[in-house]
Amino acid sequence: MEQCPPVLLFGKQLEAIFAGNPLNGAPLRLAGKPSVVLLAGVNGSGKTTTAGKLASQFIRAGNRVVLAAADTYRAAAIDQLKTWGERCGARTVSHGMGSDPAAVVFDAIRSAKADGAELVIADTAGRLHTRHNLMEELKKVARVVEREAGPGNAEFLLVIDAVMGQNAFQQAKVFGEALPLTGIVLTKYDNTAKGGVILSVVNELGLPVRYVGLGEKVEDLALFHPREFIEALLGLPEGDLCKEGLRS
Ligand SMILES: Nc1nc2c(ncn2[C@@H]2O[C@H](COP(=O)(O)OP(=O)(O)OP(=O)(O)O)[C@@H](O)[C@H]2O)c(=O)[nH]1
Ligand SMILES: [Mg+2]
Repeated sequence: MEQCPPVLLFGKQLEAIFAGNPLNGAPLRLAGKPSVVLLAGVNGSGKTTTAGKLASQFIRAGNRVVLAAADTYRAAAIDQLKTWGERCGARTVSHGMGSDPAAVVFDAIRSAKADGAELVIADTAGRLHTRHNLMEELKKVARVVEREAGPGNAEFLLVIDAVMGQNAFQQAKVFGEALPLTGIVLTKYDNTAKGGVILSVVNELGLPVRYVGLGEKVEDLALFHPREFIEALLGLPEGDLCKEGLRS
């Protein structure tokens, strides 16, 4: 048997970190009718784009999806989500600019229930995790989601830009204190083969990575693959980590 090179050994240790949580690379659970997913994160991380991409994936799989325009800070944000909805066949529930995001989410869930839709995807305004009042607002939205969706029927995803570096850890920590996070979406992964900060998010905060954003187009969202991620991170040729017969 061949001796395992140190880099492969390290890679296998990293793989074990991801293997500890079966939600790594797991798609959204469609438990309730509707199930609700709320997307949160700092400004420009890719929340609205991810909402559109997820809506498209779930519609193509035969589900009815309602988008909730809970980013009420900018009129353009509501229009951006509506455009995604029109493109992929999802209805968008919106109120006016400046309205209460929790009320938008409430209406979207009620309306999805009335229609028998399978999934509500709520987009939220970008916010710095250091802004206390904005984090309090997010907590209020989350309470409405949990109450209206019912136990176990909601997902709270933190959208993290892969290019962000170490700051992403602090974001995950603070957003995780405000929301019952069920996972991470690692966006803009097409811009970097790294995103290594995710390792500490997964290892120290116990948050699974569910999806990766691979570009700006509707089809550019994939389930997260721990092995491919580690191979890219360590600069290993694809498939190296699955070689059998290596002795550690
Ligand atoms: N290359 C690349 N670009 C992305 C990806 N996801 C989003 N973007 C781009 O990033 C920019 C910001 O995306 P948005 O979806 O508007 O981000 P947001 O988090 O909703 O932004 P705010 O609402 O302003 O906080 C846009 O130009 C997107 O096209 C991705 O996976 N890869
Ligand atoms: Mg947005």
